[in-house]
Amino acid sequence: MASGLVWSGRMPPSPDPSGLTQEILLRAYASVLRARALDDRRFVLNRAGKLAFIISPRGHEVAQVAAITALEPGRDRFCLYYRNFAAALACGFTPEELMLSAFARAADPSSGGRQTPGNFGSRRRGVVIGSSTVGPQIPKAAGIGLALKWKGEGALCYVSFGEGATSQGDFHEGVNFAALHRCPVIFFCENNHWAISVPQELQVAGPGVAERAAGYGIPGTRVAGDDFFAVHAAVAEAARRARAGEGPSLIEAQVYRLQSHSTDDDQRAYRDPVELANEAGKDPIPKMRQDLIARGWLTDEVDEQLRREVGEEVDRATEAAEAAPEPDASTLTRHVYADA
Ligand SMILES: Cc1ncc(C[n+]2csc(CCOP(=O)(O)OP(=O)(O)O)c2C)c(N)n1
Repeated sequence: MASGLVWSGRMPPSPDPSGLTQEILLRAYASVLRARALDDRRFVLNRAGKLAFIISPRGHEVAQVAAITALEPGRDRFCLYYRNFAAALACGFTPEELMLSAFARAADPSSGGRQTPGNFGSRRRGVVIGSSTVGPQIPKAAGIGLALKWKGEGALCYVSFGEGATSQGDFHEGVNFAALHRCPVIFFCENNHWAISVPQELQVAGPGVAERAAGYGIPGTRVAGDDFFAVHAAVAEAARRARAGEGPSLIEAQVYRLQSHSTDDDQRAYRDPVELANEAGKDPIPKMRQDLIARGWLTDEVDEQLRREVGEEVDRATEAAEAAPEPDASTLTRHVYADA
């Protein structure tokens, strides 16, 4: 966010019991806008044949940024999944870094252009790179949580996944282990009700994901993923528990997938057109904007200024990443075989 942003509203912001300040909230809102603007650009570039494949965070942005805003990038560890584009921005990835990844350029900080975009990794930000397989980040987070507990630094591990991933064995193993050993882990499920073309009712037995926490003896909370303050409060409470040695928590944020699964998918082939038309109106960004305005944290002028700045950032990031060199072909097998 531009450092020059100052409050220009007519009424003073109301005090927030969560400790959220105007600066934190505007930074979070800027991350949400940035994720959307970058996603719009990536779509155009994909359709123009310049980007091979993307997975959109559209509909998940507010939940992702609210969750990360309650945590401490640089201190905590983050096992993100492929839809976590907005979460990665909130963890500190820059638009240019994410565009370098989208263009598979050598300077992509996550993998040097080797992984599909959406595999986020940054040692200095504590973001642990994953794989495109659904679920393995969950037991990995439990193990990281155990290590953090042993280190005793008060840091925690945040791991995110979709509801489809909760039907994998990895989910059971990871949550069970973390609960048994009271590991400081936050299990954050972004439930968009679809696992590619499989709806929740054909994938997840029982009423939902949050209820599963009871089987492991840990708290399970369901929150509206378009409610920044509700998601932030749920994650802040899970973080408090984790840092106090009380063990893991499971949070299920209800969101909408406002795009097909990926740019290689067309959800019109398997979804009801009426339902799709309905969901088009469930964009979480106008709600966040309204919530901030209603609480006195944002004005139309600041909103316009932020959108303008974000648009310019996206232009700069796109130009820089497109012009950046591709990986050298001679490095093709690096990290695949032991170097001689
Ligand atoms: C083990 C495994 N099975 C299947 C796939 C193919 N696959 C990729 S994403 C995905 C859907 C996952 O849905 P969900 O966990 O709900 O997350 P969402 O993509 O909806 O955010 C599937 C089945 C995979 N990558 N790995």
